[in-house]
Amino acid sequence: MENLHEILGSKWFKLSCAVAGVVVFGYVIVKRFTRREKKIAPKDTVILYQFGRGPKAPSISPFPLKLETYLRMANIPYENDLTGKMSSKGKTPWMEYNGVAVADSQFCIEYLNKERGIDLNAHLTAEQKAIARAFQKMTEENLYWVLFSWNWIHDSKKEVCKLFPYPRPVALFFYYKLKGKAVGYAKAQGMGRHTSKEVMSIFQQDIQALGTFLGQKPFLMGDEPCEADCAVFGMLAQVVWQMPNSPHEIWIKKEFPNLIEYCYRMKERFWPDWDENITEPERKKME
Ligand SMILES: N[C@@H](CCC(=O)N[C@@H](CS)C(=O)NCC(=O)O)C(=O)O
Repeated sequence: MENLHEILGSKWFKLSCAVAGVVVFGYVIVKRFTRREKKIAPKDTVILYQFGRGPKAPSISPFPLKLETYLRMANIPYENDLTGKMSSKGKTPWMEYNGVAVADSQFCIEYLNKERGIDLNAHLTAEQKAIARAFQKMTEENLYWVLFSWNWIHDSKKEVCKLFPYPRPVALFFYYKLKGKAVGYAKAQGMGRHTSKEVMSIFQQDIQALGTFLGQKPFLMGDEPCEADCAVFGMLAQVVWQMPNSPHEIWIKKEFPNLIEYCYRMKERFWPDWDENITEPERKKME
C-alpha cells in the first residue's frame, strides 16, 4: 500500500499522467475538427461513395467509373462522397438513395432502374441483351482480374503506385501494405496463380472478343449506348488512361484501335468535364 502511495506521488507518474492527458485531449480535438459531416442528399438524389479522383481518370477503379457513367447515362442526379468510405460489404462503390444504402455497382444500377423506371437496354432485343450481359461479365469477372494481377503481381515497375495521391516513397509504403491482401485476392480468384505470359494471353483473347464484336459500331450493341457500355468503358478506361505504355495499352492500340476510339467516344458523350491533363491542385479543388 505504501508502495502504491509512493508510485502515485512520484514525479514520473505525474509526468506520465500529464503526457497521457495531453495526448488524449489532442486526439479528441483533432477528431472533433477533422470529422466529416455526413452528406445529406436531397430527395431522389444519389450519394455515390467511392475513392477519391484518380490522376488521369475520375476513378482509379473500374466499378465506381461504371456506376458514375451509368448515373450520367440515365440522367440521375447525384453527389459524390470521395472520402473512400467502404460499403457494408467492404467494397467500393456503393450508394445511398432516399435513405437506403445499396452496396455493389450492379445492385445500385438494378435498384435505381426499379425505383425510377429506367431501362437503358430497352432498345435491345432479348438476344442482344444476352450478348451484352455475357460481355459485361467477361469484362468484370475476368478482364478485371487480368489487370488486377498485372498491377499487383506482374508489373515489376509497380506503376500502380502512380495512382496513389502520394510521393513515390509514401506510395511504395502503401503498395507494400496492400500487396499481401491483393495477391491473396488474385490467388483466391485464380488469375493470380497464372504466369505473366498466361495472363497476357487471357487479356489478348478478351480484348480480341470485345474489339471484334465492337467492330465499327459506335457502342457495344449498336448506335446507342446501353448498360453494358458503362462496365466495359469503366474497365477499358483503366488501361487507356491509367496504364499508359503498359504491354496492355500498347497491344490494344496496335491491334484494336477501335476500342481506344470507343473509350474516347464514351468519354466525350458522358464525361465532357473529365480533363485528363488536369493538374493536381485543380483536381483537388473539384473534390
Ligand atoms: N462487384 C463489385 C466489385 C467492387 C470491387 O471489387 N471494388 C474494389 C475496388 S476495384 C474494392 O472495393 N476493393 C477493396 C477490397 O476488396 O478490399 C461492384 O460491382 O461494385
